[in-house]
Parts: sequence; C-alpha cells; structure tokens
Amino acid sequence: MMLTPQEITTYERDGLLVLPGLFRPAEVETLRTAFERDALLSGDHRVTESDGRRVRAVYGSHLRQPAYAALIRTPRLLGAARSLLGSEVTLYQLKVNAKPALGGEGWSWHQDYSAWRIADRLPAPLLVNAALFLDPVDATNGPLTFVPGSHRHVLEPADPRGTRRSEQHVDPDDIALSPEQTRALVDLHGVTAPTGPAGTVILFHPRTVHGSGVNTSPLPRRLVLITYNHVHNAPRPAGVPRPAHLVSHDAGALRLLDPDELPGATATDPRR
Ligand code: HL5
Ligand code: SIN
Ligand code: MN
Repeated sequence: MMLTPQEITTYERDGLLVLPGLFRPAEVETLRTAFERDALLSGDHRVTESDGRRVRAVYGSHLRQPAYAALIRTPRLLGAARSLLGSEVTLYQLKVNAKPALGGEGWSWHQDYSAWRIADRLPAPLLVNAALFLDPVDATNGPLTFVPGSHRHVLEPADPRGTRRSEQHVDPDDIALSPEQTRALVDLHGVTAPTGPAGTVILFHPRTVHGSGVNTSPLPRRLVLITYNHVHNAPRPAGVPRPAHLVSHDAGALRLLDPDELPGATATDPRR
C-alpha cells in the first residue's frame, strides 16, 4: 500500500499518522490467537510486569509464529514503511506490549532512538514504527500517548537511576525523559492519545516522544510494535550484538507478501 501525499505530510509534520481499522477483524483475531500461543512460551524474549508473573512484553514473535512473520511483509505495513523511508527496508524489531487488564503497568516518556543509539550503536534514526492495536483502545486501557512534533527534538535521556528495570531489554524507564524535559515539550506541542477499534495502526517516528499509563480497565491492551529500518542503516554493535529476538540479525531487505499469504486475510481486500 502506498500512503497518500497528504498522509505523508501529516506524518512529517506530527511524527505520527493514524490509520483507523487498517486490519480487518478476522486478521486481528488470527494475530491475537497467535499471540496467546506465543505468550505461553517462556524464555528471555518474554518480559514480565513487576509482579514477575504477568506478561509485560514479548519480543520476536515473527521468529516463532507464522502469522507475525507474514504481518511484517504485508503491503499495508511494508509499503507504508518504504514510502516514509524512501528506501528498501529491513526489520529492526518486533514486540507485543501486552498491558494486562486491571493494572497492566505504564511505559515512561521516551524517544526510541535513544535506546537503539546507545544499545545497538544504530547510526541514524532512519526507522519507522508501526503500532497495531490487537484490542480496541480507549481512554481507560492505557493508550499509547504521543507528543506530536517532538520528533524534531534531539533529546538526551535524563540520568538513568543506578539500576536497570530489566536485564532483558532497554525498558523506557531507563532512557526516560526528565519531568522538566517532558513539561517543556508538552507545553510546546500538547499530547495526543489516539483511540480506535482493534486493527487500527499508528505509524510513528523513532524520535516521537511517547509513553502510556496504567491499564485500569477490565480488558487487556495488547499492541504489536513493528520497527522497520532503512536498508543502509544497519546497527554497528561494539561487542556481541543483542539477541535476534530484540534486534533482527537478518540484514536482507524485506520482500512484499503475496496477496494470499496472510492467514485470515481475503484477497479482495482493497487495502492489501
Ligand atoms: N525495549 C526496546 C529495546 O530495544 C527499546 C524501547 O520502545 C522501545 C525504548 O530494548
Ligand atoms: C506502550 O506499549 O504503551 C509503549 C510502547 C513503546 O514504548 O514502544
Ligand atoms: Mn518506545
């Protein structure tokens, strides 16, 4: 799928673009079922909430679940990433942030590129994130919240606390902006927390400041986050690269999926 010139202008102005209901209910159902299966597999790719029990995030589902391997190559997402980066793209990262019902924890305000510059020595912020709602999102279940226009600010994360929240990945807590930085940005640009049906996609820039609050609702807020990278922007880790479930080790340009390859899709869908 190609984005319209107007959609590209909005993305460049705000650092984000909302595409309501981009995936059909049957497609989302397939992805939810595959996630439920994947979330049962223990390992370093699965991050828990502070109770050490409930699932906070699952990394690299495309390595274990065919529905996610197919998802990253759908023309709707891959085509959009290519148009925004103006190049062939590779996969950088895929995760599902699960934010469980009745108390799923929040994510601190941050810019993703800070994590990837520091942890993976990624040369440039030539990436696009696609956030796909696996559940309907409203004001009560901890929506992803953005500072529109913040992608033009180059910000140093506040001094990290001595201890890391997680050894498994860079938690936004560890690259969080200070209250002063956040207040200044929000004063300047305001905030937006897009809501919508399951299947909605938000495209956002790796420097767009974002975070989210606690899920107080009785329903989970599961969110797939796919990060595409410019084909000539491979990370250059100083030592051992981070594991493939965190940062893809496949440097090859992604190939578009054939129309009938996505489980749950119909070949007649005009937006494929
Ligand atoms: N957890 C990611 C990583 O690469 C970084 C965060 O939202 C993305 C900041 O370890
Ligand atoms: C969230 O899931 O609300 C936070 C997502 C992110 O930091 O990428
Ligand atoms: Mn993030």
